[in-house]
Amino acid sequence: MKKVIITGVTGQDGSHMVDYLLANTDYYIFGGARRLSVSNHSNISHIKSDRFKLIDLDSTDPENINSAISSIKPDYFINFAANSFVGTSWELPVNHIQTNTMSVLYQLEAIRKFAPNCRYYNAGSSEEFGDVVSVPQDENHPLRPRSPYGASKASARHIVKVWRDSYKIFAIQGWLFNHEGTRRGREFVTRKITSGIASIHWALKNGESFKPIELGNLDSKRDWSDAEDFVDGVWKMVNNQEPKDYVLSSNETHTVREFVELAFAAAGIEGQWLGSKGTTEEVFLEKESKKMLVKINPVFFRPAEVDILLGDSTLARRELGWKPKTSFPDLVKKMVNNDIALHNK
Ligand code: F7E
Repeated sequence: MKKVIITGVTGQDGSHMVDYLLANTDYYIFGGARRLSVSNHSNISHIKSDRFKLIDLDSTDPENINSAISSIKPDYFINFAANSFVGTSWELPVNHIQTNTMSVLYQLEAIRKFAPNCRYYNAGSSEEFGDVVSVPQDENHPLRPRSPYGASKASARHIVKVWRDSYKIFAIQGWLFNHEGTRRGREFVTRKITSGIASIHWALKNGESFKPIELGNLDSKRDWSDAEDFVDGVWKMVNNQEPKDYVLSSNETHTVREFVELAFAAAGIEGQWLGSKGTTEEVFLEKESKKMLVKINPVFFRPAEVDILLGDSTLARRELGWKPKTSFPDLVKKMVNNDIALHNK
């Protein structure tokens, strides 16, 4: 039976990848997670399969990586362990390079020595494109990161390429545009909005007071997809005939402002913008009561912003036969409904 190591298994992508592989293969899965004194296993607590084993894995510890790869000798190694929050990467730059870049080097060195036939996937990001020079962005767009996070992923990409070229390892790194869902961390803008709306929904229903959602740049544009669609794309990429890096994206871009409007509408709350667009004075008010639903807090603006991301995943669709299933409005509805149901518990 083939063996797969997935790192970052308690996170959004890692946990969806486990579900996907349990449903679509008969492979044995080793889910790597860092040991924390407070458990954060909510994304994997539903997994009951005897084909899944949770292992202690800290990607920043080369000894630990060596011992996992030399003893398991995996057929696949899928690296979803990362510090993935762009917003804090200016405060934790060394941590981002250690977790997102150095770990890739440790993993590839261990694969070269102990499991040279293992297929390796590292999670790359549209943040590597940064201050973009063309729209949309495909595999030929230059790497122009704007944050320590983007730089960490771009550096990892060079490492993956060099190890692939030098040692003939099947090592790849996709460019994944934003991908969201019900397991998304609450610091990311989509989940921050949908979980905030859930609190507002229940407060309005129960006649209680509530705090508005505080956001930063409403005008930044992102290409948002469903994370469940992306794990399918990653699995197709890592099983491709040749080791090749692909873009995964919805090929649509929307502003944070549009996400806010659609998400409130999905919760049945009618709102309207007031105040000058693009200033810190702008607010989103409930149409009838004029209660404040969203306000701007400059704390959430970044030192350098990626203004627009719009992917072109034509190549993955043509060569891998991959296609996303969930539309943007359906993704927003799914996240809002999930958070409303969770808040009621
Ligand atoms: O920000 C703006 C913010 O933190 C999206 C990660 O998965 O995708 C993700 O990175 C946009 C930015 O994601 C708030 O300035 C406004 O323009 O949800 P985000 P991200 O930075 O795009 C890429 C592909 C990855 O690889 C990353 O790992 O929304 N924004 N107001 C805000 N963002 C946050 N977080 N909070 C706000 O209040």
